[in-house]
Amino acid sequence: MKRVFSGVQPTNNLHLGNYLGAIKNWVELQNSYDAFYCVVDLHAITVKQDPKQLRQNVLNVAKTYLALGVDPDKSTIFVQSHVPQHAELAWVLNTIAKLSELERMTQFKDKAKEHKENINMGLFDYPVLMASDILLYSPEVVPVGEDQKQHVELTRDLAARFNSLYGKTFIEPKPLINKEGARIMGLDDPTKKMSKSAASANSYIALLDSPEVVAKKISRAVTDSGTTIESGADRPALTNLLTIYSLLSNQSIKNIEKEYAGKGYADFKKGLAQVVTQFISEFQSKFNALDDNKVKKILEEGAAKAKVVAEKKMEEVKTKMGLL
Ligand code: ATP
Ligand code: LTN
Repeated sequence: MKRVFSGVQPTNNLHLGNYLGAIKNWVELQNSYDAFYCVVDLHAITVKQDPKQLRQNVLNVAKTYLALGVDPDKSTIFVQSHVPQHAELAWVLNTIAKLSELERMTQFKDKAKEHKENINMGLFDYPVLMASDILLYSPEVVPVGEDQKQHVELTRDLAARFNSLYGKTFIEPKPLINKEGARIMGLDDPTKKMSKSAASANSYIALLDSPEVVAKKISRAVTDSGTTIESGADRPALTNLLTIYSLLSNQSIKNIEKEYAGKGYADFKKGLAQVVTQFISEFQSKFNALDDNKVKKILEEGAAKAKVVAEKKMEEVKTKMGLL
């Protein structure tokens, strides 16, 4: 059976962008692939984290996967730091990754600007750890949002380089990126992607926001000049809101535009708030019904399954490289 691998950082509660850009695909892929979905805590610590909050975030991200429909009977759900081979392979791949290619990574450049006081080695090496996550499991596809495309391409390059140096060991995975929803933009600034660690919480709709907060954030969302409810290259704010509406309600943008023809922003935002609130309420009732101890058990079992695959691949890597 073909494999799929992906992960999300436990840096905060997840938002609509994480769902529409990535996790929505995970849920579909688990039906036809051997799926591995990881909570990448070692990536999260490349920016400063409060230990107590991080512990809670790891559990919350796992619960979010489950409440969004990732099924532990179909998918292996686990925490990155529970499988030490991720960090071990990262060291090995560091010896073939080039400084010049890591310097080109746009996420590093952005995060280095954002965290001037903490530009640590881990932040720079982040893409090599991500390549290790992926290559340990030999997946064919890696479902991610647009912003991660460059990292998956680097992963492919590192796989090919290792194979040519030491013989065929890794398969080159393909990024799987949606046509719609691969880059949900911030509500307060449609030129920046919706992000968990945005300076203002008004940028994102967290899946754990209350209906009141959702309505407030949508009513405050930036709109374009003009008054009509229409998408277009020159209307980034409306296009973003229409994309969210369309993906959550399973209607085409054209249909929604027709529905709101002759109506104004206030009506549209009210409709959008309803669509989002309905989705989020269903999610939250599933999330709240999850028992923490049961989730921890799922993560333990997931790590045990992941270890079997990761240990085998790491052994192969060591043998190929001449490590005794
Ligand atoms: P942070 O702000 O802490 O860097 P993030 O919000 O960018 O976090 P990640 O954990 O880095 O989220 O991403 C998890 C997954 O969600 C990745 O596949 C990523 O590409 C996707 N993703 C993140 N933001 C968006 C977005 N705005 N639109 C679509 N997909 C997104
Ligand atoms: N860098 C990713 C998170 C991530 C990931 C992975 C995604 C870490 N390891 C492996 C897919 C596969 C991000 O979303 N910022």
